[in-house]
Amino acid sequence: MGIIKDRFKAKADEANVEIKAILKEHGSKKIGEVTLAQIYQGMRGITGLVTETSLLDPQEGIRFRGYTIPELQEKLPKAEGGSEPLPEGLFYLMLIGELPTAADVNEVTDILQRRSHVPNHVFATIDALPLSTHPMTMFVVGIMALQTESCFSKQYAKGMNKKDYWSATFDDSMDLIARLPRIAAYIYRRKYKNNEHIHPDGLLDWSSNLAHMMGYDDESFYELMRLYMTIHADHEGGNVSAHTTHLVGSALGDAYQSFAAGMNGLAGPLHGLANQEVIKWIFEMRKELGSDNPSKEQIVDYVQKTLSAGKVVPGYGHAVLRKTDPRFTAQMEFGKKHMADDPLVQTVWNIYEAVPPILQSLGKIKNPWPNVDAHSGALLVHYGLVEYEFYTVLFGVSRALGVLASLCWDRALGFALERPKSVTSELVKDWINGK
Ligand code: NMX
Ligand code: MLT
Repeated sequence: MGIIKDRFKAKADEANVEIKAILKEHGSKKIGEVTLAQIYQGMRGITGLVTETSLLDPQEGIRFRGYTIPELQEKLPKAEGGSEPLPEGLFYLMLIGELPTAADVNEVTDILQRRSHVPNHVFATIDALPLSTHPMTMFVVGIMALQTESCFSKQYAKGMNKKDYWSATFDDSMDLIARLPRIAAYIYRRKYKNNEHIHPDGLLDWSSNLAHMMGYDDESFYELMRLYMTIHADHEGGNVSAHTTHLVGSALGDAYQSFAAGMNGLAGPLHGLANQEVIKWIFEMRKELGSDNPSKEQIVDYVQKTLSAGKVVPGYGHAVLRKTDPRFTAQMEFGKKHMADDPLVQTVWNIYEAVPPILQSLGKIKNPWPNVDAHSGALLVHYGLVEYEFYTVLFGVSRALGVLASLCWDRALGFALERPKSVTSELVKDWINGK
């Protein structure tokens, strides 16, 4: 791990000098104003965080360290014979800030292989939960059981010097990312495959090893996992899972505590759980209509029914994006290449034609276009992965790459405890009345 860790430290040292100089000279520069509506409505549009790993443009979508998804698909190293990027390369890019070579990516894969051992008590803890437990709950419980291994917590208890926080956080982050595929696959096989487990394969990359341990040994599924793990990894710092990980980390929670908190955020239906909700919604529509291939007219009627029942159309809308999510488009391209005739995938594409005009016509929805979750489930179903309650766990494994790379940066840059000010409505009324 030495070389990558040393490179990270060198980059962080440079950034520290630069940021100190920026703050010294421009620390009082105003970067925005806050309205009352914003503090009552989810702080939309308030810039309040620094996250180095990625930046979201409302029109164009996500850029990871300046690179769009199509650019990453072109520039990041691939597995032998593959055409999708290896997410280990994206992790390197987010951590170091430079595109990796194939050798750099191999090094990350090797590190993750070497550090992937999961102690038995983690499996025993997951086993203690009833089989009916939601996979995201099992995932969070598994991560917390693994917290016994935290270098940061052990070293902090011994009186670690502030200067070493970044190093222990870096070690914890690597360990946790390395171990997540084993935990995720264990949950999947326990809940859905008769508790029959599959050993990791020490020769596979991080994503295909996850696929292998889940029981999906197909080169095109490996490719899907590489794409999936790449596009779900990060979405700048304000989304619920990234922000929660950062917030808990700001109190010097270790990587396990911070990431588990973030995963509880991801488990909400307006955030990562939307990927299960989309497939559940389509399955229910198909059942109600008695058709595996509903027409656009039938879809329109079903969307109206969903809205009349006071429910959201899952997979549509976004707090920041104002156009089709490029992560949706990347998955659509994958679908066209690997499964263009699949009726479920075609239904997702028909929904894409039917839904935006309806949402637009309501006049209140700021973004009528699909987000990442509108497409992901249909691709998984194509390969037989129909257990949709598990989908958010896959999102979570991927999200670890971005939020833990960010946590390393938080510690390396010595970011402060996050503690914004809140007010009561009584005080707001006093402000309005000029008191
Ligand atoms: N279906 C129905 N109504 C919607 C939708 C939708 N897909 N999206 C927004 N609205 C409603 C929203 O509930 C709100 O209604 P009200 O004023 O009655 O409270 C109104 O439109 C204005 O909301 P926006 O300002 O457009 O959206 P906001 O930034 O508040 O919320 C989401 C963003 C993503 C929470 C929202 O679009 C949504 O609930 N989408 C469906 C769930 C989903 O796909 N979430 C996944 C997001 C991506 N991810 O992976 O995290
Ligand atoms: C994400 O990937 O985190 C979601 O698109 C939600 C967000 O960005 O707010």
